[in-house]
Amino acid sequence: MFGFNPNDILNATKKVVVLTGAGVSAESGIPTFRDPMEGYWAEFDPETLATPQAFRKDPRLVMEWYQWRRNKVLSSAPNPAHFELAEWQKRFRSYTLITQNVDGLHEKAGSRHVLEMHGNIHRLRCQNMHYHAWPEPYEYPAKCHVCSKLLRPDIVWFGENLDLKILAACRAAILGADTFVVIGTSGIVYPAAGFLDAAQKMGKATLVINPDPGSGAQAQYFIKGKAGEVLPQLSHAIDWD
Ligand code: BV8
Repeated sequence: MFGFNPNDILNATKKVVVLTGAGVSAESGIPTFRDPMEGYWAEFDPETLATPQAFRKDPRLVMEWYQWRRNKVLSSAPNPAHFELAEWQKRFRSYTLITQNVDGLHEKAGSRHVLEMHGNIHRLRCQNMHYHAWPEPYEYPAKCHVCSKLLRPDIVWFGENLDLKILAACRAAILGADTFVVIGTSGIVYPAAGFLDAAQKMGKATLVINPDPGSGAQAQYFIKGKAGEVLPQLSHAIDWD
């Protein structure tokens, strides 16, 4: 079925690290970054809107974009991929889930201690790192209760540094892993995109799950398919005891 025996790299005795990207939320109806955007946002490029420059230039536009994306997330639900990965947390000897996604669907499906490399669309913050939930209803401009600065999404934009503690935790998890699994990412955005190569160089077993064969060329093992379909099949094939 997979062209290899999953138990060679994924059984209950293994220390497993999983990295997910937008593809894991695709079956929840959330467009990936590679998908063209819809409607009013069709003419915008995420890589230009998800930047501090865009926010400085037109904060209202950027906040409207995130409000639109957050509303899509609020109307979506975790799919079988999210639930399967939450199950994995209970079954491997050691398990760490790293995500590039900001939609919070892993947590919603029951995953805990998720390393959210790029932040979370449900949190706002000011430039002084005071954190807030989105006011309901949200009206621009929402200001920080502590320092009155303008609130922005608690998300890592292009050109911004990641939370160094989270980054260190990702790297430590991969260093200590037996197997590194990469699911639903085009592997374009750094530093996340560098993790697969680093894992390979450290001699870890590596598996990529993606419908696009191009995304998996570098890995030791590759399963072509959608995360929401492959992960339940994979779990079924693993000897868990
Ligand atoms: C940094 C939050 C140090 C935003 C995101 C010039 C100046 C400054 C920096 C750079 C520069 N040049 C390069 C850089 C580094 C830059 C970078 O990597 N740029 C890329 C474009 C080359 N990185 C950064 O800026 C990072 N910070 O480096 O700090 C620094 C600081 C200053 C100066 C220099 C260095 C910060 C990057 C974080 C950006 N924020 N997200 C938001 O969401 O609004 S990134 C965002 O895009 C996502 O979080 C995600 O990481 C990325 C999208 O990637 P994917 O998740 O892979 O999604 P994609 O759509 O691409 O692919 C989907 C995949 O799913 C496909 O493979 C598809 O086949 C597959 N798929 C589809 N359906 C399914 C499926 N798979 C499974 N099942 C399915 N059903």
